[in-house]
Amino acid sequence: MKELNKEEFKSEVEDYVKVLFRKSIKEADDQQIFQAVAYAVKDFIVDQWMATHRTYEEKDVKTVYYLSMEFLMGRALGNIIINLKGNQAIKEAIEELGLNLDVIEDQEPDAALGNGGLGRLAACFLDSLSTLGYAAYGCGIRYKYGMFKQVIENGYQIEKPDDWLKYGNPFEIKRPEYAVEVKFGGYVSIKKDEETGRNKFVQENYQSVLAVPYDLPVVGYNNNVVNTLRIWDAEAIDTFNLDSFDKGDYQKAVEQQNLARTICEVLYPNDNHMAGKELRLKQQYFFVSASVQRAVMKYMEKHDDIRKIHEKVCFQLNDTHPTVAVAELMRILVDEYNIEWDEAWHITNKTCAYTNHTIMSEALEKWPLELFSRLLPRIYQIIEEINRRFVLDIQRAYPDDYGKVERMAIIYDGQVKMAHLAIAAGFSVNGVARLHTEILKNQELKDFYQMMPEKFNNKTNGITQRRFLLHGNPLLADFVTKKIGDDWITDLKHIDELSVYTDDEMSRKEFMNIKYQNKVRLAKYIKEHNGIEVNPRSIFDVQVKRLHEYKRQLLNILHVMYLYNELKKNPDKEFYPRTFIFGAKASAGYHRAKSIIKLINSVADVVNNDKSIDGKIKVVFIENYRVSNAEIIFAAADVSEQISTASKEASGTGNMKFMLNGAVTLGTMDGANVEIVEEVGKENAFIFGLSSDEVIAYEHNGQYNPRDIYNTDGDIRAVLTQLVDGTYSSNLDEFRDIYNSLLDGQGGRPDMYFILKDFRSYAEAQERVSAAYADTAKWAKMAMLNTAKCGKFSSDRTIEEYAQEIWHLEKVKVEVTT
Ligand code: 26Y
Repeated sequence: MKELNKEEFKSEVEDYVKVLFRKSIKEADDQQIFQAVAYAVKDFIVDQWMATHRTYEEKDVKTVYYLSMEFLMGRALGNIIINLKGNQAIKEAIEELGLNLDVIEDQEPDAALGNGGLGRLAACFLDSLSTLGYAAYGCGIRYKYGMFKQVIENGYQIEKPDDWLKYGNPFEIKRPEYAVEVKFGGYVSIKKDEETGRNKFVQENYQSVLAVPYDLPVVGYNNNVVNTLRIWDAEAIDTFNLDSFDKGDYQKAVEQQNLARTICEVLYPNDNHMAGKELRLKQQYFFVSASVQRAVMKYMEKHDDIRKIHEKVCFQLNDTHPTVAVAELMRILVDEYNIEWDEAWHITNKTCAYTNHTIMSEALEKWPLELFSRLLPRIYQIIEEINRRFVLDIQRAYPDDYGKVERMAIIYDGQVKMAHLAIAAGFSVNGVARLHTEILKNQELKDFYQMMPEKFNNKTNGITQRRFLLHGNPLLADFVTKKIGDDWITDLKHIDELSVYTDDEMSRKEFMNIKYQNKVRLAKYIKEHNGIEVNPRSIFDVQVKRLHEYKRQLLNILHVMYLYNELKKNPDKEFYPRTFIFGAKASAGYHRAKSIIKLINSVADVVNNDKSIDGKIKVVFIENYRVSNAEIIFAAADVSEQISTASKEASGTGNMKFMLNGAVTLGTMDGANVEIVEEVGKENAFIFGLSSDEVIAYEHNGQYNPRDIYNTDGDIRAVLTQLVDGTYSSNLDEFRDIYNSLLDGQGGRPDMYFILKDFRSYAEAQERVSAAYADTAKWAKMAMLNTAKCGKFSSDRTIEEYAQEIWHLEKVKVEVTT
């Protein structure tokens, strides 16, 4: 590992401030200092970046291309510094320049090129791929505007554009030499190929854009490996010149320019919800076509037989969003390399693998034929042929069961079903937690599992301990290292060695004192950002994640309303003070989700300002929840709310970040919670609610009636009534829709999220939490055990499994010689 030289680094920062801004360090503002420091850090890693790619070429290693519409990277600077183990040297250098590293890190905008879980998982995976020394590219889109900034005004969410590139991105390198053309629209005609004498399909009268890549470094931990996140931007193909006027192509030139301008403009802020927008399909094909074309070109630079591409290349599809990749690869093989269909199909099968992240039906991608065939005429033809052959396979396997075709065809009911295409075309289909994979095999994708059981496998998600402990919680990281050494940084299994210290009173006290310090840090953040005073001695009970009905933030806030009623009824009741902390963005068009945000803020207003409860309950909604403030929030949590309706949360990854930071899970037996409880022991978590089997049974038999609960449970009835009687809003209709959804559900189906059904069991679990927290020694032990037992949930473990079982990659050692 190359050493970082403090003096060199200092003079680089001074030079950059000078050449970039014509200023001295004293004159430059914080943003300019950040830019200068970032450039100096980039200079330092560029040798490793080059050495990494040289090594990959020399060894001719297999490469995974992680295709994803989303990479929720967060800030880069702090993370790169810790992965370089340059913390001390850079911190000192910066202090000697009279600057403060924390302030500088705070200047960097989050790279928020993602919505939530799926996008953040991609970011953790890149960190692990580099740290483990596997050759990988992340391939995505360079959205001009990332995830919107959330501002709360009068309790309502307002969306503001996230202009993250305003000051430029010091870490990116534009690579115009690798630009490729991507074609949309037009029609397909058949031409005779002069060379082969065969028919050839050619797209004509299309519009095209130039896909231009920008590379971002992904630095491994202390190992010289720097992989690349390649994000594509669209530029107009240069037809807007005098020529096009002459040819009467003026109209088309303008259209192409508009197309280039719009494609990468903005990230769709929908999480787990398909909107069916044409521009979204354009985004998908745009970055997939560019990535696949480049991967094939790169492969062919060093090899002569395209038929063996699967030996060196694997495309991992992050959900169905990049699934057009299978058709794009077929197009390249058949149309450009003149490979016969059957052989092309086998090559494609061996090159593509698909990860499923959700069973929510509204998140399944289905595109109308009309739109699909108009936008991607050649790709559509290819998918039709894939479908024709796949339907024959289904009929051969199940000659007497017409229902199979209906349920499994790729094209059906006027729609292209992307999940069916991904499963038919790839060699691997994986779920993201054991329970989720079982539900896929036995329920959602049962027919596919029956026909192709060998494709199905589980890869339980993980998170990177380097960002979420080493960077986000330095106090706890130092404590762990002091106790057990620093092996946990690259092998989280070692953190189990902390277990023995849970019986040592001094260690427990130290651990809880660190938690307290982190709570003070978060309290300060809340004071600065919300103007709310919170007590760091209270229980910090936290639910941070995207807002979605299935995640049941509503259950949480209804319970707060109930607790508040209880306190009002019995002011002298013993009650351990609690701070309920929420953070969540709602998709801009998701009305009920926005209404739940408003409810949380309205309850906060009433409860926080009621002197009679003596500050025993505080409710805080943290504005603009994102990766950078998440790091501070996880570190400060006592209770981790993971309360999704069982069967609905595929895995969850926030649950793992809380666990790592010593928060105790309060949750349902859903997603990876099941495996968390398995690791830490059910006595060290608070579990409640319906099981996924029970939920699924209710879904089938329709025997759930929330009105029965409303009629028989006075406390629940009181809380519901307060939604519409003016307690929390003078506008009696403000929360009417929420009220109705709880009692009448939607479209004749009772509340699909079983909120009232699980309410009592949740409230009881919350009482157990309070009782446990009151026993300080017991709580400290539980909390510490959560940290100790989280070894399984490192994304390093997950990536090892992908690398060994799906991608078949070999590890690389990189030597820097300069
Ligand atoms: C627009 C539409 C097609 C769509 C957009 C985003 C559909 C889904 C998504 C995002 C899904 C997502 O984030 N899923 C989450 O993936 C995490 C990583 O695997 C899981 O931990 C989490 O349970 C799951 O909800």
